[in-house]
Amino acid sequence: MNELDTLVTSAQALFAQSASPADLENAKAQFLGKSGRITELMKGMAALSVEEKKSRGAVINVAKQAIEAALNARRQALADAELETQLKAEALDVTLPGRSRMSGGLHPVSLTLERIEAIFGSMGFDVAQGPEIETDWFNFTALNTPQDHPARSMHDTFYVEGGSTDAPNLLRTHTSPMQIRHAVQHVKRHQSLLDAGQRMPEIRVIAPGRTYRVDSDATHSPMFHQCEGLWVGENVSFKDLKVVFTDFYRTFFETDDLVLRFRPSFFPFTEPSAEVDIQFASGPLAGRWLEVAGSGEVHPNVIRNMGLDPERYIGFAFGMGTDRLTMLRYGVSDLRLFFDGDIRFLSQFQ
Ligand code: 2NL
Repeated sequence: MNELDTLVTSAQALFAQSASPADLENAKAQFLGKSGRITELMKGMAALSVEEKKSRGAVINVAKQAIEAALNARRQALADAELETQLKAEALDVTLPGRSRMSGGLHPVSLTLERIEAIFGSMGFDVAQGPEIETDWFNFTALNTPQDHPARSMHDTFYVEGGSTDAPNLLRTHTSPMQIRHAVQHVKRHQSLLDAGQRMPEIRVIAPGRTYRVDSDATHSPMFHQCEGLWVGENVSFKDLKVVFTDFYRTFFETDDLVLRFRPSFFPFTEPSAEVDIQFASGPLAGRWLEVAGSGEVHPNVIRNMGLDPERYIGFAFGMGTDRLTMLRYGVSDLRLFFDGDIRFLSQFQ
């Protein structure tokens, strides 16, 4: 092997050992740099004759080109390896499903309450909302519920701190107290009309919201939802209740194939009282009577507790369980599904 072949071989070996582009550029300098081996050989030709320069130059050039070729090949190999490493590190599985953003929505019971508010709103009812912790007065006494009534027992009502020993505060067992609060405010606002013997605008209000009772099984939750309604004026009768209810349930269930039935009942706050059943003419529930609400003409004592004269003012009130109504509307069979918070169930209502 001649001197130049050895030079090329050692350049190839050094390039092959260079593990990074920086190493490689250092190795290159030893051969092709300003004072590299090839450059030195070129300089060494100065003393040669023209003929010798030609032949010697050609041989050096062949070696130089071989070294340059080896350099470029190694440069390319290092760049390829670097790219390969980078691609591996940044590998993307384009077959993975995209990440979707979960969008929130209203709870099915809230959807029902909004629907109820819209329907009664179209009939001129206000919506009253207020405290879930109530006083004994607004929850029971104002509603003509006697001291020894079973609803007042600790087996039925959640009592909380506050109030007096014989009349502790409680979690409201119905939303009626909010209607009393609304009625009292309404009467206060129009007291001067009443004092002047003039006609007061009617009280027309619904009270939707959370209510609490000591009760828990497949069809009862200790927290449940209700919507109460109240319409008080000078001539508001059971007939008006029937019209309002018929209109409400037909609109709510989007069918005219629905009839109502009033069954005599008893509530301390109404007299007379009735339970309301509905029956569909078609569909999965056709022919069955479904109990949907309690109702009645507001008891004179309750009218008095609103600050009104029961000889002049009369009206109807009702209470409906809106969780049951939501179950009927969407065909849900277990009440507890509403309160378990399972996203697979809840997302079906969006
Ligand atoms: C039921 C029974 C009812 C009422 C609620 C009421 C409210 C006021 C005055 C008089 Cl401010 N009454 N509410 C009346 C009758 C029945 O609910 O079974 N609810 C699910």
